[in-house]
Amino acid sequence: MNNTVSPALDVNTIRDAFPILQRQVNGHPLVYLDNAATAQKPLSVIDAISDYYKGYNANIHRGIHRMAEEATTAFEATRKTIARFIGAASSDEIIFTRGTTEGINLVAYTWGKQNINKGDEIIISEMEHHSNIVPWQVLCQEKNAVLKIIPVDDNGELSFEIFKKLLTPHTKLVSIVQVSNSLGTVNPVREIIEEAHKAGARVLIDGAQSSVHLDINVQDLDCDFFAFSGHKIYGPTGVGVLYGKKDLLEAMPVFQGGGEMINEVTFKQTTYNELPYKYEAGTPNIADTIALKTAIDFVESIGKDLIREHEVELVKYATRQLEDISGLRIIGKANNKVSLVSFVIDNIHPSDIGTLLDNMGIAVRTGHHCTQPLMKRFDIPGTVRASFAMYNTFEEVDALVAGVHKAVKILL
Ligand code: 7TS
Repeated sequence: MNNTVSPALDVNTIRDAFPILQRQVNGHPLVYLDNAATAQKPLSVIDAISDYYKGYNANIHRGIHRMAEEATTAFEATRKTIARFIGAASSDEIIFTRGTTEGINLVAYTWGKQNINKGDEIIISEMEHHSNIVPWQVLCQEKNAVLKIIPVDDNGELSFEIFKKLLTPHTKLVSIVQVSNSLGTVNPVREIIEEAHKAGARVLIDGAQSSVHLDINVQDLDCDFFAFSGHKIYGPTGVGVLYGKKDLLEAMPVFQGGGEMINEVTFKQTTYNELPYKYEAGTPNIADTIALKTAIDFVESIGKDLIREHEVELVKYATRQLEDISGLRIIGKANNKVSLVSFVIDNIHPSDIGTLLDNMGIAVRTGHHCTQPLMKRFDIPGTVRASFAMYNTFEEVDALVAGVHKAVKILL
C-alpha cells in the first residue's frame, strides 16, 4: 500500500454497514470487485425489505385499509426521492421498471413503435451493453429502419466527429451509454444530447453504470429518457427506473396492459391512467422499490462526491500496479474514466485468471460483459474486470494485484 489515501471517506465504518463483506470465500476474506455487475447491500436496505414483509405487507394504490396506505406511502416516497436524485421536474416522470433492460425495452416497444418508420435512423455506439443494442436491432428489423454505430477508438473513447457525421435528418433517436461497463469510459453525453437535439433526434441515456458514480440531473442534461437499475446503486435487484420527459410519456402508447394502468375498461374501449401509472401494469415489486429509497438515502448520507473521489483513487492505484505486470494490457484508457479496470494478459484466457482469483477469495468478472461487439472491436475474447464501490480498500487492490501476479506464474 502506498500513500494513496482517501482521507475524507471512512471506509472501515462504511464496510461495517455491509454484512456480506464479513464472509469468507474459499478460505479467504471476500474481496468483492464485481460491483459493476451488482453492488452489495447495506443492512439498512436489507432491513427495509424485511420491515415491509414483517410490518406492512399489502398491495398498493387500491386498498383503503391502513397497511395498504402505509405501503403506498412508502412506495411513492421512493418515486419522490428518485425524482430529486436525478433532477426530474416531476415524480410523474419516474416509471418503475425491473431494471435498465426493461426501461430501454419499454421505450423501444412504445415510443419506438410509434415514432420509428421505414428509412429512419437510430444511432448507438460500439461500446453499448447488449440491452442497448438488441431492442433497437429488433425495432429496426421490424420497421426497416437503420441502426448506425459510433465507433470506439483504441483508448476506448467515442469519436465525436464521426458521431456528428452520422447524424442526418433521418436520425430519430440516439441511445447511448453514459459510463461503459466494460471500459469505465465516461461519455460526453451533454454534448451528444445537444448535437442530437439540433438534428431533431431524441436521446436515451443508459445510466446503468453512471447513476451510482456520477451526479445526474436529467433536466440539466436535457435527455429525453434515462434508464437505470436499483441493484447497481446498493439497492435490491428487480427494481429500476425509467425517466422520460412528461410530454413524451404522455404521447407514447401503452406498454403492458393490466391492472393499475387503466382509467376505465369496457369491452369496447379502455381509457388509460395518468402518468406514471399508465406504464406500471400489475402489482409492482413493492418491497424492493421501498428499499431503493433506503439505498439512495444511504449513498446520499455518505456523499456521491466523496465516493467518486475514493473510487477514482482506487482505479488509479490499481492501474499503476497492474500496468507493471508483463504482458498485461489495460482495455479502456479514456481520459475521463470511473470505477473499473479491465485488462487482458498475453497468452492467458481471462476466465482462467478469474478462476484462480476466485480460489483466493477475489471476485472479479471475466468475459465479454454483455458487450460482444466491443470485444470484437478490440479483437479479444473478453477481459478481466475489477470494478469498485465505496467499500473497497487499497489493501483489496493489493490483494488483486498479488493475485494476478500469482495467477500469471501458475498459468504461463
Ligand atoms: N447497461 C449497462 C451499461 C450495464 O452495465 C448493464 C448491466 C445493463 C445496461 C443492464 O442492466 P440490468 O440491471 O437491466 O441487467 N451490466 C452488467 C455488467 O456489467 N455485469 O453484469 C451486468
